[in-house]
Amino acid sequence: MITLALSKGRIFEETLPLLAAAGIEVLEDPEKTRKLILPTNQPDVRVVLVRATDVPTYVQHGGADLGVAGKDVLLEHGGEGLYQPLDLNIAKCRMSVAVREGFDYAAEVRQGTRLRVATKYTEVARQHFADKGVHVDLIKLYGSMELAPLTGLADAIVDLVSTGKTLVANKLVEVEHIMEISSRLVVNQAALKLKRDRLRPLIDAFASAIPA
Ligand code: PRT
Ligand code: MG
Repeated sequence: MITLALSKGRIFEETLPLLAAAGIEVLEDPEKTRKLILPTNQPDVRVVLVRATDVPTYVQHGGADLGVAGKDVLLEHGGEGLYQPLDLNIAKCRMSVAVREGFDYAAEVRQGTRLRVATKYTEVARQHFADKGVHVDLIKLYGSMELAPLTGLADAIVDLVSTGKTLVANKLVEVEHIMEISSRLVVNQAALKLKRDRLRPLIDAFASAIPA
């Protein structure tokens, strides 16, 4: 049996064409079922639905043989025990620093003010500000980061941006672009050895179907 870990939403949707290229069709719609294990048209392939941040953990510990996870999630996880053969070029966005409209970020940084930064991505944020030599107090949040500068919880946030509409709707502006984000295929290292005959063709089919 081959178990593939996916999160509901954009990663599931954008992985479907890659699965199709490998001849795999998921037989149930995650938005319509309460099941967490979905069968496919291949009797020896199943999909498990987990939170996006849990995909690397499932694959690392063998709860799934492979999975699809954002670079953001993989950088926070650390990637231990994971083979990352492919950048799938799906679920694309960027990681950025954003502040409230009217907050003079450049001046605050220049003056050496200690910035309060709220984020779900503390590892990436810590590294980013350390590289710039900017002193920050990091505040760990699990969602709705946009609220932090508006309520005075933080001066800035580090968050993912795709269309930019969420920032605009909350009167925030992007002041720094940290990195481009896309999702990667992750494979359990032991599974890759033990199930190589089944996993290799699958990885190759995925590779052939990566969007430009
Ligand atoms: O939503 P949930 O709390 O269940 O979990 P999650 O947010 O971890 O999962 P999900 O499915 O939302 O995201 C999975 C992966 O998709 C992330 O790990 C990213 O690699 C990738 N991705 C691509 C994004 C976005 N684009 C994105 N726009 N993840 C989140 N967003 C959010 C962003 O955090 C912000 O709140 O969308 C909002 C901004 O969108 P725009 O279009 O208004 O700029
Ligand atoms: Mg989300």
